[in-house]
Amino acid sequence: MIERIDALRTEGERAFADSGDVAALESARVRFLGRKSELTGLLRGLKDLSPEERAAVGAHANKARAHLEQCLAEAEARLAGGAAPGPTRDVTLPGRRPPVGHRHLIDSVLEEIEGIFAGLGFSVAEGPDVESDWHAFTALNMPEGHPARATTDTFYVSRDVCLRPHTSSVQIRVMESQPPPVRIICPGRVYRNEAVDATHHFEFHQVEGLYVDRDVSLADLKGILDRFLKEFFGPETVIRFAPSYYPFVEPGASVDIRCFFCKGKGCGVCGPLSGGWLEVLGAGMVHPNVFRAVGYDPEAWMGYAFGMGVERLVMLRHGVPDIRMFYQNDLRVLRQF
Ligand code: 2NM
Repeated sequence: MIERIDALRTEGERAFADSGDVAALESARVRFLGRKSELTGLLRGLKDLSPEERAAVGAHANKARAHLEQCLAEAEARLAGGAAPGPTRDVTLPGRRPPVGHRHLIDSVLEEIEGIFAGLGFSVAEGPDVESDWHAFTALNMPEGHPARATTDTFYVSRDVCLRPHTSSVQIRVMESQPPPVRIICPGRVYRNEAVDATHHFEFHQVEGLYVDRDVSLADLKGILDRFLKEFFGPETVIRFAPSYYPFVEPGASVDIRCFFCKGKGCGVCGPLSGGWLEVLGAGMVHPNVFRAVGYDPEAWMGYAFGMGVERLVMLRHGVPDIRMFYQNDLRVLRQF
């Protein structure tokens, strides 16, 4: 009987291990561990044996049964894992798209402006955001104590170093480093200690332009700005010059475009007092003191210069009502452009 039990144990072990599917495993279970199986029959017949035999054979048969139950459990686990890979991953679904950003509106408009002026023969010059007192003011005909220094409300890093309040300082650097002719634009970030509201910010962007040559007139300036503004605001754009004061130019002018919204009748965009015009630029003929400061002979050279606030241009063209919207990183705003 002991031999028969060992044979059943070996056969059963193999039958469970060889079962390739759930049905084969079930029939092996019935055959080796079922109520009518040979092993169960053997255990049932133990009562007919002598007490000594019963103890020895019973222990052997129970061990064989426990072993086969273990083999059955292993086979069940194997089939459950293998037969059911489970549709946890559908490889035919489209992939998850990672969020892709894009340039900020101000940055893309800066590049657009650079492109327009590149077409008019201007190259791009850049300089430091942290600037010396000399490049930011003195060389621009604003000596110490000049009232215009106070009107810009500059952030100071030390007594004679500041965050540049305009990119004109870059133009001073270019003129100091090379002889005329000069035909450049200077795009970049500028800083002013402003009380922040819908149209003022302590940090914004400018593009300033400078052209120096032997024979430059206000008509050249007007022609270039007319071309630029027609490219930027559309071919219907009408411009006008009005006298204005900047310490680094003489004469100086503010440049307006006729309101593209109301065509000059006066409206909510251009305001009730503007007479239908929007100021978009400042400009003028470079002051002789600026040329002297950089070592250019004011009797030999002439030039025009202009400056614009990029945020203001973008607010007008795209109807952005509040300058703070450019800096709040609100995706509902940024995604529109
Ligand atoms: C403006 C308005 C008028 C300007 C002048 C110069 C320089 F360096 F040539 F003196 N750069 N930019 C200028 C002139 C800027 O911005 C409203």
